Amino acid sequence: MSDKKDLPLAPAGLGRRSFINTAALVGLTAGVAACTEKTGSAATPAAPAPAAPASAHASAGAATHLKPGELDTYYGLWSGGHTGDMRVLGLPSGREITRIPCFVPDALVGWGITNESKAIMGTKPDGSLKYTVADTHHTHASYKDGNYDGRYAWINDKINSRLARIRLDYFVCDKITELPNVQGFHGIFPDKADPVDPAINYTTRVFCGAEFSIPLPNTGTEDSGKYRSMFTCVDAESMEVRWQVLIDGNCDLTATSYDGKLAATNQYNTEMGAKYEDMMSSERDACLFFNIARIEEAVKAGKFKTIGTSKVPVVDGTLEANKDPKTALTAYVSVPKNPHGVNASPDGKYFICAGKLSPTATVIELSKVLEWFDGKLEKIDAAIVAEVELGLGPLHTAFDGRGNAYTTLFLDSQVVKWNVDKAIAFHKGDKAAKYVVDRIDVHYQPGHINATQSETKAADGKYLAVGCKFSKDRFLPAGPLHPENEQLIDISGEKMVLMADHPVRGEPHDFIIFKRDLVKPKQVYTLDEFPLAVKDPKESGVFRSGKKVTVKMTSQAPAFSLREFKLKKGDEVTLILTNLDKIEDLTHGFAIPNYNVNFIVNPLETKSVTFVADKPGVFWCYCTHFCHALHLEMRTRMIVEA
Ligand code: CUK
Ligand code: CUA
Ligand code: CA
Repeated sequence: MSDKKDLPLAPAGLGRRSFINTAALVGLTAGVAACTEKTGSAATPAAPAPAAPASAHASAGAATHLKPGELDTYYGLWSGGHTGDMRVLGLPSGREITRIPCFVPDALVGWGITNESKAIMGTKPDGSLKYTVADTHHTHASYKDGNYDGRYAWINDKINSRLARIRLDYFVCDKITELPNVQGFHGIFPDKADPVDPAINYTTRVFCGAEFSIPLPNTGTEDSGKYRSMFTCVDAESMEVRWQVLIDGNCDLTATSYDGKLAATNQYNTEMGAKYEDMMSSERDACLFFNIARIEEAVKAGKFKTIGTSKVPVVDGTLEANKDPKTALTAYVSVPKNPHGVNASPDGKYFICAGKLSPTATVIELSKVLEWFDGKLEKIDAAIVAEVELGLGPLHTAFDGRGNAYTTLFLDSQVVKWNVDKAIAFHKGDKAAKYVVDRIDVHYQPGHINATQSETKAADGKYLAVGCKFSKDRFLPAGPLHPENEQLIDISGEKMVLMADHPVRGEPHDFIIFKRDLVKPKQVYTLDEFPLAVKDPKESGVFRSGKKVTVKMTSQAPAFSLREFKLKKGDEVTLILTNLDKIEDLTHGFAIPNYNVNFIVNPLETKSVTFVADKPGVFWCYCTHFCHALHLEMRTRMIVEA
């Protein structure tokens, strides 16, 4: 306790910690790889938190363990990283319940195999998938009245600039949009209200930040001075791209205000450098604000251009074009060196930008940003109400709804709990304001962090999950690839208490955690959801039109409606399967040997596959999902005549 009272050190006293140059960063990175155990370095302004009493750990640990049959109280929606899916976890147990495939084929559900999923994922003219790799980072859900409303969630693919939407009634991906004119699509955030219509207090847009700058149109020029980045707005319902804003610098993470008036992105490459030394050459970068109502007015008034073959309206958000606050669409707030996350406090007042290469967090007051847009604040940087030192490598921030923020310190391998009001008081000159409340070591090098209900008006400050990028010695070694370590921390008290470690396959970045009653998942479909549904076993059969053949079939445990079906070599076959079992949890599978077909049909679900019957022979199509005592007997013969 006592050592913490010394906090915070004045920035002037920080020495090497106040500023990370290229050499220091390379050195620190090497340190990450070499060390296997976190040491509370003497150079850390605050000594590591004293260990909580053993009893506190024990009881907190016990709280994560659910008895058999007990259900979790929170859902977690986790980005799946390289696997291109969204993972659904139960918390506090940390149990992974399912994975929702989005961008990458999935062999369990037949994602990327069935016609329906291929239509969502996107295909080339020859019918094959346009992309089979992805890199998901950020996941957020739709809002109403400042809280999640259980309609949709979204997730991004950074590699191919795609945004996927998940329906939270069936927990399935139903639309994917590829953004034009961008690369390195990274941050996403849904808006929380309409900036002009108070009746629209729910999500109608999703904002997307592009991290990399490219030539526009992309002509392949090497002259990086001509590269530009974009901020994109996607319609939450139609999933069509509404507009884009051409900007200086780049985008990274994204945040939105509760009144719907502002969105923001942190910028680490205001230098518009093409090499990392250039990207970190300035002492300050920016948090870039977007005036949503004005951008939409400009689009309506036709004040836009289009780029290349894209028809999306592009408005000018560059510095030069937005000097007059009265007409500006954007506002560039200066923040220290290569900031990372930007997060909205649940009281609706502040956006917090973490410093990454600066040991600070910057608190920006939204009402002041709006004053600047109204011409009432002389300098936009006056919207900064705190810039306080937290520790090395601050990345992302979560909130407990009691005025505290929790920021990950990547290089210090810590989470720091700090009080936003006290940080503002300290910044104003009250040097006695002890804004750092607690620190806890995490294992190791944390990136994203989120608390239960954190970025909603209903932040409840119960649990904190921390996505640690390195797990090192925390799990049994299983070859060279280490899992990430998701740690759960109890934040209900003054001090943080580490509750549990969970290995996760690489690599989630962002995630959200919300109360389980905010979604109403359905577990049985209705036949009407599917235009191709085979509603009655009597509709089954083989329907031929020249070489095109449609096979209609139903499943009801333990049988498919057709005992066999005959095809001719060279037929172009579309097979439609409806699962007429309507009992919850009664899922069947359908696999065709040597034809690369396998998919599942949930209760009353319909799926279809199309293939060329190019191999003559008898093929036992069998149920791949254990459904019945006669599951193994649940088969049908596909007979392809030569
Ligand atoms: S980024 Cu991964 S730790 Cu893509 Cu949200 Cu910060
Ligand atoms: Cu049907 Cu197994
Ligand atoms: Ca920079």
